[in-house]
Amino acid sequence: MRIDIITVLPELLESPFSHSILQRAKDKGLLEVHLHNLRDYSTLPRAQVDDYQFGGGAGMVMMMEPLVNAIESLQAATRYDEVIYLTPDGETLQQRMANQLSLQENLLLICGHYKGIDERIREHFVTKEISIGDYVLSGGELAAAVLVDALGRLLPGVLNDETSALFDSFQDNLLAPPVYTRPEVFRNWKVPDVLLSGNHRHIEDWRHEQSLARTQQRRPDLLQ
Ligand code: 6GU
Repeated sequence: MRIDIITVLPELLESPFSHSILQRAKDKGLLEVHLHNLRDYSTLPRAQVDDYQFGGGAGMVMMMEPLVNAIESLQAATRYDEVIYLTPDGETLQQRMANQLSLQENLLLICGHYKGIDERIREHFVTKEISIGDYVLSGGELAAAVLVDALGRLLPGVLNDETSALFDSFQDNLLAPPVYTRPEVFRNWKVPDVLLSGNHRHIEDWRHEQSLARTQQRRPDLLQ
């Protein structure tokens, strides 16, 4: 999968993809992330990318020209399956959407700032609008990082244990069961006996019960 990201803050997005699982995905050639500084596509003095909004009001709007230059020059080199705008008024990211998007080859992500981007970009270039939840971030960059992480770990061959993404919370609408590691007893706090029993039927049954109970208690909405 190839992901291109248009942003005014490329520095903010260098680190999140350079560690752990996503770094391994890149090392294995399964994921490519390319950052593009929007200012490089501005032909205006001081590489201006935003302007006052028509109609008045506080807050700047990301202007047409640099964005169109960036999008069209990237589109000339790559055929994108989706052009995604990260915005709090987009469709909320859920595991189902992550699963679907992880099947695509090429994605172009646009990170908004200030009051957002000129509506005409959304009408004429954007094919999908995504929010990562009902709260406001200062820009789309951290949302883009969340999206790339959610997709990258789903790519076949990225996770060591091929099956482990299948057991994630949400993958089957159930929260994950509790997990334990050594030591068996710490300050008199014991690991549940069943996990030490070696009986894999019992262990699977226990985990499923725990998942159900945890989901009922914390996220009953998932069971509807
Ligand atoms: Cl995608 N962008 C911003 N600025 N805030 C958000 C968001 C996106 N998703 C949730 N809050």
